[in-house]
Amino acid sequence: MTRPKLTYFDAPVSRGEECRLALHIAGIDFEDERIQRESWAAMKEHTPYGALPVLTLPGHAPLGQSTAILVLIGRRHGLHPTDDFEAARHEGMMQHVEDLRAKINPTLHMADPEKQAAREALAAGYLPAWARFAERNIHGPFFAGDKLHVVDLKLHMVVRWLQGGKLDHIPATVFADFPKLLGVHDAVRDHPRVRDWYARK
Ligand SMILES: N[C@@H](CCC(=O)N[C@@H](CS)C(=O)NCC(=O)O)C(=O)O
Repeated sequence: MTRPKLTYFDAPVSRGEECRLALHIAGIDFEDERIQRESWAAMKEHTPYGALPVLTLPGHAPLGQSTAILVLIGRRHGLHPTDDFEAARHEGMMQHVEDLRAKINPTLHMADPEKQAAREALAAGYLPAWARFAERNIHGPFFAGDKLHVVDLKLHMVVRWLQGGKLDHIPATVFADFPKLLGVHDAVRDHPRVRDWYARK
């Protein structure tokens, strides 16, 4: 292999899309390998952690875990802080996003009325609390001010998911009272390299 390869499901969402965006923003020419759900079962056992995304760089074993992938890309291409404490602050927010996903993802496998009860409870309690804590850590317009970092891609993707209104029983307005959080979403959406990524689709 001569160029980096990012492997993820064939959808412009979640942890895979945030890694694709990071690679594109960094200006890296990468292979965008998209896996069909039918192929996944046979492939799962051969990935580092039994999950996607996976980044494969020439000369290295495949790398799993979206935060590790984003931090590596960010460090190499000026999209993650060089100061170790500030970097840890960014990684803390990335983990905050993963905590949210860990709360919502079990509901993806539920049926009503269990799903309705679980999601209404999240919308009434966990999600606004999550957003309040996120908000207090954001400088604006991006997480750390005027410059986009990989942490912003994770924040953008999760806000886009919830604002999209596709999770029934969770109102699309669940983050409406958190302008800095919505501001990160909008700042990433409007970034020229992000616009460029979606324009080429
Ligand atoms: N902590 C991992 C979670 C990865 C993960 O759960 N990926 C999902 C897709 S977003 C997946 O591979 N699901 C299929 C499966 O677990 O079999 C990360 O941040 O990359």
